[in-house]
Amino acid sequence: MKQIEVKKNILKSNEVLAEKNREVLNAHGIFTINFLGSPGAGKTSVLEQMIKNMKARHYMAVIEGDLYTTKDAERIEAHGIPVIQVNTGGACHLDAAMIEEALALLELEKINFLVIENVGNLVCPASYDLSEHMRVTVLSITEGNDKPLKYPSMFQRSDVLIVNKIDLLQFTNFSMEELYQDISCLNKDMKIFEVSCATGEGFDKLCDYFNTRLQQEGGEKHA
Ligand SMILES: Nc1nc2c(ncn2[C@@H]2O[C@H](COP(=O)(O)OP(=O)(O)OP(=O)(O)O)[C@@H](O)[C@H]2O)c(=O)[nH]1
Ligand SMILES: [Mg+2]
Repeated sequence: MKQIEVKKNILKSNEVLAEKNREVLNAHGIFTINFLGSPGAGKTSVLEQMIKNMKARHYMAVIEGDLYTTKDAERIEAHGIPVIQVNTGGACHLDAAMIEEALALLELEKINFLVIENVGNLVCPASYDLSEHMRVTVLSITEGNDKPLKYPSMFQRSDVLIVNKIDLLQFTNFSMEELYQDISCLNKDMKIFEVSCATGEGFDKLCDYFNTRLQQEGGEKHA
């Protein structure tokens, strides 16, 4: 009983802080997305493809969530994008307090598009508001068809699903038809994009979508 109360309190205080962070982001006109998905789904790889495609048009920055290492942040830094590494020290998700600290280290007036890569996990990160304007879940086809129904909250609480590693489709028993059926049961408003970081397929369409969203949000600090 006590444990449930504590968790509720943590989530409540997270919401309050997330709202405060959102005000800061909105005041600076920064459109923010929260990247979620299993370990190895391809979050960093998708992000790298997006950076290549979008960095000439936007002032991007990244907050990298990782348990212990700086490996993903180093990959992002190689693209010349400001990146803040948040090491959770074992915690399986990022929270609003970590984002507040990371925001304090970024030059907010120089950014219009912020991507937060959450810790790889299909469960806990779904419960934590990180002040994002959009939640994006990356699912790779090598994870199997059962994941949306087994981990429903991640898919119910996300706006966009990126189905990654479609270059490997022919080597697996993954069914796109089953995926679309399951997603339509869980979240009929979810936008789905199919991509491959290995071939680059699907990224023009995906980045067009984000560019349009950024335009709609009135991000005026174009690079
Ligand atoms: N064949 C193929 N491999 C891919 C694709 N995308 C990513 N990978 C590989 O999948 C592995 C994991 O990719 P990452 O981008 O590190 O995955 P991640 O979700 O960021 O992983 P964590 O941050 O550890 O949770 C790497 O070896 C990538 O090279 C793809 O579209 N096709
Ligand atoms: Mg990663």
